[in-house]
Amino acid sequence: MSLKLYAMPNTCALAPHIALEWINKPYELKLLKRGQHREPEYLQINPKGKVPAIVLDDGRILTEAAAILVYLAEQFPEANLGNTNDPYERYQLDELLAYMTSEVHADYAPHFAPQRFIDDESQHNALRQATYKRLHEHYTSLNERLEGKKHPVGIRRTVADPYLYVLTRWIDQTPLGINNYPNLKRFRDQMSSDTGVLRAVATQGIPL
Ligand SMILES: N[C@@H](CCC(=O)N[C@@H](CS)C(=O)NCC(=O)O)C(=O)O
Repeated sequence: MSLKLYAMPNTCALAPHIALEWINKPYELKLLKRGQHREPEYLQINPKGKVPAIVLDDGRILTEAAAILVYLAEQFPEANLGNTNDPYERYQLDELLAYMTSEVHADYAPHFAPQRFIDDESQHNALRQATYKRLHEHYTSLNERLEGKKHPVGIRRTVADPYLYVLTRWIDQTPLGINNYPNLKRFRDQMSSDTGVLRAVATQGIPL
């Protein structure tokens, strides 16, 4: 049995999808349509009703994008996606994955689903504007991190790259604009010409 990744187009599940392309071993992709993630069949896979989830070779399941990315880096060391030969860089990778999931991704929640925070629709725009301020701070810091560097951790690609790529794509859905973060733009352009990224994006049927 091969790994089976559950994803929805243009979500954070694109990150493990790209990592699987880079690993270049057979895997199965279950691309859910929006809404299917809340149906009983998928809730048996991930009761949280979120993507990504991955079914492992032995049938066990892992959820949470960061955990799945670390799993892939560790299970496929030959793909060199974990910076395992420098322990400090390995911890920096954990640090960045934690930051991107718990801070940046989390601050997208008021943008994607303001109704989860405030019932009153008339306040949704104010909530979104507040979260764009926070996202601007995150993108400023991520942009600085990439100054003079091709990759966010160390000198070669890791599983942090596809996660950062997803976050640079989501900027387009906000008023912030990728051009305001030149290093992030350069990074995104670089990822956009990668064959694994191109394959994953084409499979998900989303624009570059
Ligand atoms: N903490 C989870 C968050 C996953 C998450 O929020 N996934 C989004 C897509 S990026 C989702 O499935 N949203 C559907 C929903 O909330 O209804 C992780 O990092 O994997």
